[in-house]
Amino acid sequence: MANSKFEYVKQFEQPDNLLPNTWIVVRIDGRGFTKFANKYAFEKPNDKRALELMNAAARAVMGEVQDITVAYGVSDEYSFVFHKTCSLFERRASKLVSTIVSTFTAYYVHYWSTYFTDTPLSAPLPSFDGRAVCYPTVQNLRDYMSWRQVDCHINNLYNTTHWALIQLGGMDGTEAEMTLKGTYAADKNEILFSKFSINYNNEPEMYKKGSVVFRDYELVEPGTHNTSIDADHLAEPVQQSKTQTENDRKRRAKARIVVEHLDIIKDDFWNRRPWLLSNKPGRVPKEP
Ligand SMILES: Nc1nc2c(ncn2[C@@H]2O[C@H](COP(=O)(O)OP(=O)(O)OP(=O)(O)O)[C@@H](O)[C@H]2O)c(=O)[nH]1
Ligand SMILES: [Mg+2]
Repeated sequence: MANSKFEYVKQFEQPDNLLPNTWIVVRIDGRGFTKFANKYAFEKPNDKRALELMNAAARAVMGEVQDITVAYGVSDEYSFVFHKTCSLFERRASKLVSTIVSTFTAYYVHYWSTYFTDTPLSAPLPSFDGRAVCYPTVQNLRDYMSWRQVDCHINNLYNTTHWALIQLGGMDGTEAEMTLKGTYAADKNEILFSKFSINYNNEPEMYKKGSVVFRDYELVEPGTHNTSIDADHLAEPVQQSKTQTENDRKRRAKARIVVEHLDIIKDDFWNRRPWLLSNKPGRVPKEP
């Protein structure tokens, strides 16, 4: 083996492995999307096209990266959850994050014209940053997901009321801000209802709950599985035959990847979909 005198530079490459046996969340976030949204005149507070474009890109990412078990998106951000037993890329943070960010960005640009049919993209092009965080237990992971969904609710209720005061109530930004200063959720609901006859409950689910992306198998009866306890007890990838691993891979590849707007804070979502935490593909529903 002929070593060149330059080879010593390899030593500068430092490991950046993420802790084994933990849930990895890669969260990507649109860079400067306040400006970007203005440039393309996104509707305020929610632009259906922009959100559906984010969802399409997230769905495509999940189609390409099988180790992602579930993803959750709101506004210009998306969180991708890697199962705790995944050994993808030896769990190197930079490889994981760069793969997700570049795949997501590529699809965002690719699908742009499908959702913004008469506004071509021009430089500066959309870009995303990303980070990876490890969560040791199912409870930590679920709390992370709940945190994002609560954030979605708080921001959406605020933004919906703020923009109603402006668009329907004729206020300027400062007046709307002053009106909402110190108000609670109940006050905002009341403003929407009494001033504008808007029942917040009837707002689109995608705006109120955000979007959750996962592989669709047959739902199970709640109470028949104890997946979160089983998942916490799992110390390393389940040992199984090559054939079984290959079967799982095929079943996963066959499953439809769906985007829904569900409550991911309550147990029900997780209990009825044990495959999200077990990483064991469920039964593929028969075509209707
Ligand atoms: N009008 C409109 N704006 C949106 C929509 N979704 C996201 N945005 C914009 O995207 C921003 C996302 O917030 P941030 O990520 O904190 O802001 P940012 O400008 O992207 O800043 P950095 O992420 O720090 O680069 C919001 O403040 C909105 O301005 C939408 O559906 N409609
Ligand atoms: Mg952003």
